[in-house]
Amino acid sequence: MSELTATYLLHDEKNSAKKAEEIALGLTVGSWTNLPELEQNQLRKHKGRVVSVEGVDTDYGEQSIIRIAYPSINFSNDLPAILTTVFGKLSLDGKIKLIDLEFEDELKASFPGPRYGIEGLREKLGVYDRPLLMSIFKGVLGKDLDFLAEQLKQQALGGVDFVKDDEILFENELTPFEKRITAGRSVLKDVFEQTGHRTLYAVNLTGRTSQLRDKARKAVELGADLFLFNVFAYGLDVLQELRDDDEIALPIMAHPAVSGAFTSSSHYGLSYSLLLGKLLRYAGADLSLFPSPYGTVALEKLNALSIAEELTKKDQFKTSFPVPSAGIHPGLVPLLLRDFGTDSVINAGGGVHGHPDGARGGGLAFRQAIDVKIKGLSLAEGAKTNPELAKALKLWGNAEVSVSE
Ligand code: 1AE
Repeated sequence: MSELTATYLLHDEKNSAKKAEEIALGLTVGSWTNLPELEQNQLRKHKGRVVSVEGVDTDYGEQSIIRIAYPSINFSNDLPAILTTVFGKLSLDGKIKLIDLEFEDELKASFPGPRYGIEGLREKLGVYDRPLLMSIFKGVLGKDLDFLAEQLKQQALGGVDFVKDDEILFENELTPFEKRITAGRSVLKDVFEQTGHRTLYAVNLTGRTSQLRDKARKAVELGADLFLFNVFAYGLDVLQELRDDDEIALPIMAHPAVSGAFTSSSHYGLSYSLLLGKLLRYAGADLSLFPSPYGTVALEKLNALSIAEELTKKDQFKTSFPVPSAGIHPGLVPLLLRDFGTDSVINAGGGVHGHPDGARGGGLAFRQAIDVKIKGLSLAEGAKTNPELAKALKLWGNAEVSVSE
C-alpha cells in the first residue's frame, strides 16, 4: 500500500510514543481500539502508522523525532490535501514542527517539478561555467518607467544575468505590469546589441489569484523572460497551477516573502528545507530565493545549506537554482561559492546599487569577484587589476580574509 511519510520534531512531550500514536490515529481514522472488529477491518487501510519514535538532543534539550506514514488512499494528489492531512489541525496542537515529507515515486509523479531548472536557465543565458548573478530593482515605488528603464540598463551593463522586480512592486499607474515588460525588453535588447551580454528580467506576477493566469498569458504574448512570484502569499498550489500551464511556460522565480512566518520557529511550522527546498521544487519553482548565512537577514548556515541540498539533489525532477540572498556584497562571493557552489545564483540589491560607481559598477564588481574566484585567486589579488572590485571591497569589506576555510 502506498504511503506518505511525515517526520516531525516534538518538543516538551513527556510520552512521545503515545503522542505519535494519537497523531497517527487522530489525523486518519480517529479512535481505533473502541471500534467494533468489522469497522476496524473496513478502516484498516486508512489508518496512519507510527514508523519510529526517537529521542534527540537539541539546543532546547531532549526532544523527539517521530515518523508517521499516512496511506495515500486518504488524500488526493495535491499539496493542499497533503498538507492538510499531515499538518492540518496538528499544526495548531502544541510544540510540533514538520521537518520532512517522503513521497513515494507514484505520488511524486503527480508533481511537475521545474519546467526549466538549472540546465534550462543556463541554456537560455548561454552561461555554463560560473554561478549566475542577479540584481534587484531598488527604490522604485512612486517612480516612472523611465526611472526603471535607466536602472535596468545600468544593472544589465554591469553584466548581471537576471534583474528581478522588487517583490513589493505591485500593479500601479506609473509602472504597470505590461509596460514594464515591453520597456524591459527594449532596454535589454539594446544592451545585448551593444555588449553581447544577455540579461533576463523577472517581472513580478501580482494581483488576485483569479487574475494571475490571464496576466501571465499576456506576459508571454508580450515577450516576458520569467516571473518573480510571491508564492507564500498565495500558496504552493497556485505556483503549481502556473507551472502546469503550457500556455505560460516561462521560468518561475519563487520569492520567500511571508515564508518566515512558517519556518522561523524552532518549535512550530515547517522546516526551511521542506518549504523553501523540496516543496518549491516539486511544485515547479525554477529558482528559490532565501537568506544566505552572511547578509543582513541571515539564516543559520545549516538551514541555508539544507534548502540548497533539496533544490539540487538527484531526483526525478529537474534541479532548481538556489539563490542565497539579502545583504549580499562582492566581498561575500568567496563564502557563497564555497557553500553553494557554481550551480547557484548570487543575488544582491543594495550590494549592486550602493557601489560608488552606481549599479553598473556594482554589477561589474560582482562579476569580477566571481571570475577571480573561478580562476582560483583571492579577492585581494583580483582587486589589484579590477578597480570596481577594489572599490567594493573598500566599502563593504572582504569576508574571505576573516573566515577560515
Ligand atoms: C531573501 C530575499 C532578498 C530580496 O528579495 C532582496 O530584495 C534583497 O535585497 P538586498 O540585497 O538585501 O538589498
